[in-house]
Parts: sequence; C-alpha cells; structure tokens
Amino acid sequence: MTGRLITLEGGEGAGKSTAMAFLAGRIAARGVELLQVREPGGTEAGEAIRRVVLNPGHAGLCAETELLLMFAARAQLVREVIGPALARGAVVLSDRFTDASFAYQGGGRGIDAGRIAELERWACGIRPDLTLLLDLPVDQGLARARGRGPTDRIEAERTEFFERVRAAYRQRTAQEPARWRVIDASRPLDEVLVALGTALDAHFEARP
Ligand code: Z5A
Repeated sequence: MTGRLITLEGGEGAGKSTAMAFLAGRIAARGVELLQVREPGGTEAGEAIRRVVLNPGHAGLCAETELLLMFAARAQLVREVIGPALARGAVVLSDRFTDASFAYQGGGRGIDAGRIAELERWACGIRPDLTLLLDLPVDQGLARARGRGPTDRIEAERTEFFERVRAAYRQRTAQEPARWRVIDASRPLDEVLVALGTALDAHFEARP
C-alpha cells in the first residue's frame, strides 16, 4: 500500500472534533487525496454498529460484545474504505482507530491486551503510520464534554473508567514512541492546533 493512515485519539472532551477539521484542512493543502473516516462507523454497517454500541439503552452490553462490535465495524471499514484508499495512495485521516480498543476495552474494561492484539492482526491487519493523541486530565475533559448535552453509553461511565483509558493510551505511547505524538490538550485551542500542525508537518517531512 502506498498511502498513509493518520489517526487521532483522545479521551473525553479532548477536542477531537475541532482537531479533525484542522488536520483535514492541513493535509488537503498538500494537494494529496484525503479521506476522512470515524470509528466506530464510516460504512453503512459500521454506522449501524455505532448506534448499537453508543445507545444508552444497551446498558447490559458486556465488554466482549463491545470489543467484538468495535472490530466488526473496523473490519468492514478497512476492507470497504481504508484499504482501497491506501492502495491508490490516499492519506486516510481517522477519528479513532484500533488504539481506542486497547484504551477503552483494554484499559477501561480490563480485556487482556493480547486478545485485542490478536483481533488487530486478524480482523484489521493494518496499523497507523502516525497517531496523534490529545491528552488532558480526565476531570478537565469530562467538564468540557458534559457541557455538550445528553451522554452516550460510554460517556456515561465513571471517572475511574476514564482514568484507566488515559493510562492505557499513555502506556501505548511509551511502548511505540516513533508512531505517536502526544499533544497537551489542556492548553487553549489555538495552542493545541499549532502543536498538531507542527507534529503533522514533521511527519510529512520525515516521510514525504
Ligand atoms: N470507542 C471505543 O470504546 N472503542 C473503540 O475501539 C472505538 C471507540 C473506535 C465514540 O467516539 C465512542 O466510542 C468513544 C470511544 C468509543 N467514547 N466515548 N465516550 P467519538 O469519537 O464519536 O466520541 P467522543 O470521544 O465522545 O469524541 P467527540 O465527541 O468527537 O469529541 P471530543 O474530543 O470528546 O470533544 P469535542 O466535542 O471536540 O470538544 C468538547 C468541548 O470542548 C467542545 O465544546 C469544544 O469546543 C471544547 N474544547 C475543545 N478543545 C478545547 C480547548 N483546547 N480548550 C477549551 N475548550 C475546548
């Protein structure tokens, strides 16, 4: 595959929505083909799965079902959308990807990381070239996110859950520092966007 996959990750209220729009503009300005996707979702089946996993009505969904649904949506997205785009040389920008499963279902729900890695190899088969993590203290992120209106099934989790999610993300950045860029998302938005732009430009300079 000749394209590249860039992913954006972060906890609650990290500012991913604004960051995605900013990154998309910056990548498109390079004159390359850009494809923007989100997880879970991005295909007809994936969006249907998204409605199931985020629906607060499914309060009893067990951790294993949640994980498998995330990978079901991902498998479809990779085969239907991301794989073909990478094959024709496009840049794919994804709002979350497999690292979110390691953080939320691994860290948050306590599923063994080895099992998730098996699913990554079998059902997904691709890994990002660059992952940008918007990192901020959990209480600060929750205060921002909860100002937004009704919470979905995962957003309704307790603070300790999100502390474990954050710890899992940070652990992954330490395990694979060459792929990750950690951005301090507790700063004012304009500073966060400058840091994202710098990280993105450095990636393209290292691999034109
Ligand atoms: N999930 C999972 O469990 N496993 C998986 O494998 C995958 C996902 C792929 C859906 O994700 C859920 O699925 C997500 C993880 C789980 N669960 N949760 N909870 P999503 O990406 O669709 O939803 P989200 O995580 O809730 O993100 P979001 O809504 O797209 O964005 P956000 O980063 O949380 O925040 P925001 O809406 O961009 O910003 C929040 C507010 O803060 C907003 O009013 C902004 O104006 C404000 N903001 C942003 N940045 C700043 C700064 N720097 N200063 C001040 N205020 C700011």
